[in-house]
Amino acid sequence: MDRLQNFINGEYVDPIDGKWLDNYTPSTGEVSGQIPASNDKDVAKAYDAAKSAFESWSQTPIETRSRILLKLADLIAADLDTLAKAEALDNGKPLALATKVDIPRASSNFRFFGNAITQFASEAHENLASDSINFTLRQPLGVVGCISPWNLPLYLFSWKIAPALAAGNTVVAKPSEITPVTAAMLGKYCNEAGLPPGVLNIVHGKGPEAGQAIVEHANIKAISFTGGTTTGAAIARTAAPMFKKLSLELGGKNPNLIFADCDFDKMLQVTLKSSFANQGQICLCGSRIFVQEEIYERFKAAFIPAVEKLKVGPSLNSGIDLGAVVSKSHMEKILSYNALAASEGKLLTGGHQIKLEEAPEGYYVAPTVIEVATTQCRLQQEEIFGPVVTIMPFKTEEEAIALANDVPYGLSATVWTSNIDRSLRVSKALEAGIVWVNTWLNRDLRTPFGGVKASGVGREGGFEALRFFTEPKNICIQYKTNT
Ligand code: TXE
Repeated sequence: MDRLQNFINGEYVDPIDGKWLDNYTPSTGEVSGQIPASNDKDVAKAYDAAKSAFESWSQTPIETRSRILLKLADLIAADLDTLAKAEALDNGKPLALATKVDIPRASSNFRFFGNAITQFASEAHENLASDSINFTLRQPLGVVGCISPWNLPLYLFSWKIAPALAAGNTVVAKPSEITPVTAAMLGKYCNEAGLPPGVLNIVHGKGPEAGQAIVEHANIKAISFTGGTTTGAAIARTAAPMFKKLSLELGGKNPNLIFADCDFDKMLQVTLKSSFANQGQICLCGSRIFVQEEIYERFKAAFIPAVEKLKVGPSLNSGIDLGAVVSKSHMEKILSYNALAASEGKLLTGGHQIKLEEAPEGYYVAPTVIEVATTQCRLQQEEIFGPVVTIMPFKTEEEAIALANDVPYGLSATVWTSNIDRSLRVSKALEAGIVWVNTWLNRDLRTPFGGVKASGVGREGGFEALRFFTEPKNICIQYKTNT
């Protein structure tokens, strides 16, 4: 059986206690191999390697760091087919999606931050009243921890690691134990790109063991985490009294506000994607759809048949729109929410598991639409994170805003309207870190990324990420004047 290994100090190594976890292929439900069930001893070893590498890496000229990250981006891009296949099989997503989105984005993350660090400037403030000049050094933090989830495995893993490394930190990183494969492959590319040993260390294992050991480590200075809100709260409870810097990108329950004056055809096509891309397992998916009452029936009449045409199948099949969801327990969680349709709303389509003849044990869920009459129900309040959307009509702009904001989360929102005044009014009023108007998942890596309310604390992206991974130190020098 294939066994993945930890990547510590530039070498692939077994977990110290010799314990392993099974890794499953969602498309078939079969065990594909094993991964290290690492614990605090492995994290301590990874930390030691990162600590030893820090002095040299933090003093490495920016041009050299940049060159290594750009090379890493090239190596990932060059192995697109291998990586995309590995990602699709490990996560259950369609190969076409991994090929078009996940792996190209992982490569872009390294390219973007490899370039961004060469443009990252710090500030100076001259104070004429006291004849002094302040300038702010932006120094790397030291050894930092990056913990990522299973929905966009290499994409989100690299989104954290790239700015951390670019800024001169060394890293102990843990991918999700549910989708470890592409992160495990990354070590090889790091060595090939010339990243010095110990600069990036990758430890596999369960959250409460390996993840918790990273968060609890007394000398790991910052934690960048993406995952569930409950896990984020647990991490904050551990890390806050240790005064660690924290960036928490958590769940979402994003509203999709569709006004009667929108471009209907474009809206429909994008709403299918924002509802069901990656089996609805993107924190930015628009899982709560609100439609203005004038076009509510028209929307239903067009949306439901389009949803029913979506093809669900194994990752490597061509022509599929949705693959398998990530795990058996996640599938069961999604189906338990679908069962709420009977008491909380009306099931318009889907709601069930799909048993494929060619893969009867795979984790397939039919794309599901549930009509609801209130936001005060579990289907509208809790993150399901699967191919499930609710739909509900609204009358006025004010009502749309109130419905959209009536939720604990605040990650992103989508607004469909051709009225520019409305687009600005509504965008300003929405409680969300990201608003898309007449588009969805339209990302520019320079922009701040993150949520409000239960969707997290802090911002990633662009210089925000480089600011997070550096400590500002102000130096004030007083000069003598001739007068
Ligand atoms: O996430 P977890 P899970 C949501 C989604 C999903 C739910 C649970 O609703 O159903 O979260 O998914 C590590 N200390 N999102 O269970 O548990 C864990 O090993 C340190 C939203 O996969 O939050 C993994 O590497 N680390 C989402 C990472 O945290 C810990 C993406 C995420 O796992 C830990 C994924 C601990 N105590 C799920 N416990 C998004 N918003 O992007 C776990 N981990």
